[in-house]
Amino acid sequence: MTERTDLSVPKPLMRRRQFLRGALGAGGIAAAAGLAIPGTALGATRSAGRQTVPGLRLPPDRVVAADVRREFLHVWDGYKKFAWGHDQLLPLSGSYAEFFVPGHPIGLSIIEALDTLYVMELDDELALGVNWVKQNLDFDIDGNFHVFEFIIRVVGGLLAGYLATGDEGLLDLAAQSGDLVLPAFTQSPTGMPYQYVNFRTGALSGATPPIAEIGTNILEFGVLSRLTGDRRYYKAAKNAYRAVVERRSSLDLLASYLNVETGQWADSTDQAPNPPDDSFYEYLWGGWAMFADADCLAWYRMFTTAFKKHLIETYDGHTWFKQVNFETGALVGRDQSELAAFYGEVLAHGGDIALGQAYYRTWVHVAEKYPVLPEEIDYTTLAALSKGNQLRPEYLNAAFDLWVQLRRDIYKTTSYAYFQNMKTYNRVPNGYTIIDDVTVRPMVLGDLFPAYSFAENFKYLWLIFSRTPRYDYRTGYLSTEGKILRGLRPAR
Ligand code: DMJ
Repeated sequence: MTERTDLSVPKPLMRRRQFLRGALGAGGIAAAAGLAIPGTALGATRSAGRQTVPGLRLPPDRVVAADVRREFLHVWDGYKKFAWGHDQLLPLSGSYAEFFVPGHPIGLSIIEALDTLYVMELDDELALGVNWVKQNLDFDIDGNFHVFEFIIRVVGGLLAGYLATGDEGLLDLAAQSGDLVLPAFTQSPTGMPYQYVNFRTGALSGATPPIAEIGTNILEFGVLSRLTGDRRYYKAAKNAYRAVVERRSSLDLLASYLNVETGQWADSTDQAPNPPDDSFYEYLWGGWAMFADADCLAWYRMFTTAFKKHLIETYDGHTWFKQVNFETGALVGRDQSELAAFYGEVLAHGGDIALGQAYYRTWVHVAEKYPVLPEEIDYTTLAALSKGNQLRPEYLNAAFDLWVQLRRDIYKTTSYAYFQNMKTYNRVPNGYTIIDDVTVRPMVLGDLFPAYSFAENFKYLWLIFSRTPRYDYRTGYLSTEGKILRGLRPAR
């Protein structure tokens, strides 16, 4: 670990911790403990942009915010009625499905929603959720848990719940959760994590994860280390990162899948910032922004330089990331996943503001053709290669972060337009649902409200339009799953 890494809670805060918890809740501690964000563009320029979506009248912020909260409650009520305590709501059939292990619910939607409920000031619902988690969460399950998904959703969700409420029970559960997945890292010969852990037996499996799964844990593990004083989590995350970076090609590019036992690449294509690479790069910036980790910053800069040289291109007037062979730079494909849409905000955080704005505009262009974004397109034709829509948050994620950084109207108007289309196409009587085919009319509906939408879609919209006093827009930092890991402020 680099000397500059900062996992500490500032000393005066340590001394005042007990008092503050009682008086303010830990949200106050979280806000106060937030370090200045080194080298970021977060000091928002307040220049008012004039770009808007043609033909769209943006109602006053408070009107949009009230509508966002109403729509969140529409689906939350559906979850409470048909799926309470289960992982995910099936709104069409009025039923539920589990996410990690069939037949073994862990109330995933509740865990994902905790800090959203807090910032939306839905305190009775939050109390209901916290009570459910503390009384029912039980990980003694004979089943394989997906390590990456567990870290970003459950460890991150419990940490954000703790930061929102100051409830020590949630921090204890977060630490227990971290301990369950830590062996995936520490028992791997390379330090890169296995994909699955059986929580009852401890058996590890899945030896060839993609790099996003290997690298997307430094924020959750770093905050866990910071709050518990136990540095093992951060150390494991950092070792895994280093093991991947050491395997870069002479072009400073990475392929997508690594064997964690042999250390060998299992493929040869750099697909950044598309899956399955995406948040590997997002968390390099996060390691710097949250913990002042200079290695993470250097690695982020190195890969961004390589992206500009080998991946990023202008095609038909828009900015895209092509897929290339990581050793030769030869073209492999020109597909773009909707999951890559968040990346404009990462580029802007890293100082490439014009590039970040351009990549966001690319997705506004796609959204002009598809009011509900398909999962994947061929960017030479804009044809949908994968026609479903999984109610994903990436477009709104980029809009939120760019709005915080740049305060331009375009991020509000495009978010509002996106929200209106969600209401038109994804809304059903018991909530919101995924779509199986967005290219036909009427669109073909699927039957699922993904738990991440409780953590992300409505939260980004709410934070843009509500200006809630419960979030510090200057120091706040969200994980890839939309968990607020810094910047929660105490309830007034
Ligand atoms: C979420 O779990 C997170 O946003 C993750 O980073 C990517 N996939 C989903 C949403 O699409």
